[in-house]
Amino acid sequence: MTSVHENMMRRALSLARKGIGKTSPNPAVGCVIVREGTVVGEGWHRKAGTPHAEVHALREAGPLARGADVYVTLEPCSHFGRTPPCADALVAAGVARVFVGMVDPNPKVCGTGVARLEAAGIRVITGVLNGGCRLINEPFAKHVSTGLPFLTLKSALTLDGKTATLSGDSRWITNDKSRRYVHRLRAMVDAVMVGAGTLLADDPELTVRHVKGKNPLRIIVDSSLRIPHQARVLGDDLARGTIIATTSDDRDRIASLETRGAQVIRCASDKGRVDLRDLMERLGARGIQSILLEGGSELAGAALRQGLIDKFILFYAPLFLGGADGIGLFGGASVERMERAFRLETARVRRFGGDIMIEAYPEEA
Ligand code: AOF
Ligand code: ZN
Repeated sequence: MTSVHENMMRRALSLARKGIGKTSPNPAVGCVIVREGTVVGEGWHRKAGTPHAEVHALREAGPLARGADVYVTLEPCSHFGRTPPCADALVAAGVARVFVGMVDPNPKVCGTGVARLEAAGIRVITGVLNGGCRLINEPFAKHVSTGLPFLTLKSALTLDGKTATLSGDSRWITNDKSRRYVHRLRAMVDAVMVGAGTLLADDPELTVRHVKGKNPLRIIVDSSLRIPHQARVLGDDLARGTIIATTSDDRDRIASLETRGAQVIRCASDKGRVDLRDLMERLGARGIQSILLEGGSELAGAALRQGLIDKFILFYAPLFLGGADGIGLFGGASVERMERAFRLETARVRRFGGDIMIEAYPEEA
């Protein structure tokens, strides 16, 4: 049985979802104000630096907010950031109860919003639809508490675990339903990332095409600046949103990439390769909250072994390559013993036609 409160929180969650991919580095938040069973105000956060979800909902409710119930997917804030505290606005409006989906992982808030409301005599009920509320703000939670972006590895594989044939052919493994969903995933993240090998092999655009949505930034990990000038990601429309991470200090190459409009980030070197941890710190510091890692295998293997991957979204298509060769999900050396394997927790399994999508997280140590 789902309660009235869960239904209202569900409505707040669907409002919050409208903001996914647009609010970074801030969270996606939804808010519903209910008086005697009727929704009198609704709001969602649209963009960092603009009014919070609660403010939009309070404006819509006006004087009807007095004595009303508020459903908000994230704990109301208590601090002066770019906007004044929502907890104070809720107190001033005279609301009766506040239902909260999740406590704000932002160290500047983290429970103080709830405390402020309670101190003013407002009843606060936390944890309503907690799982759903946390799911939409996984990237925010990671970034606001560690400064690092939330990294999701996405891959398309054959049932025998290959991402390409020996010759590098990978078009296409999965069906068009799966591929359309990948474009939706791209629209939800701040950036898509690939290694130089994948760029040279596939010359991808890394844009959102099969669905409506904004294009993410494109990050190319290219230690020795192998990217060719005619690469699609350096085209007139795309170069401005392309970031090239390198250890190279070839000033002429860097200057010519910058002239095209691309940004070049020089990173620390890890045995001649871009130090991925250093890169993640630099990207997080630029406010990049979420990244979809789309390959190739060398980059995915290095990120896995360094413990940088937060989530896996794997699409398995019903076909085999049928031999021992071909390219696997991860490059580099595997663990030697089963007890050292990278264990996962499966969160969700979904079908796209004949393809199977698995969402998983690294198992907590
Ligand atoms: C949002 N939108 O709907 C809620 C947020 O700099 P400020 O003032 O916008 O504050 C941002 C922080 O406020 C954010 O990190 C989060 O902790 C809290 N709540 N933020 O952008 C919202 N409710
Ligand atoms: Zn707020």
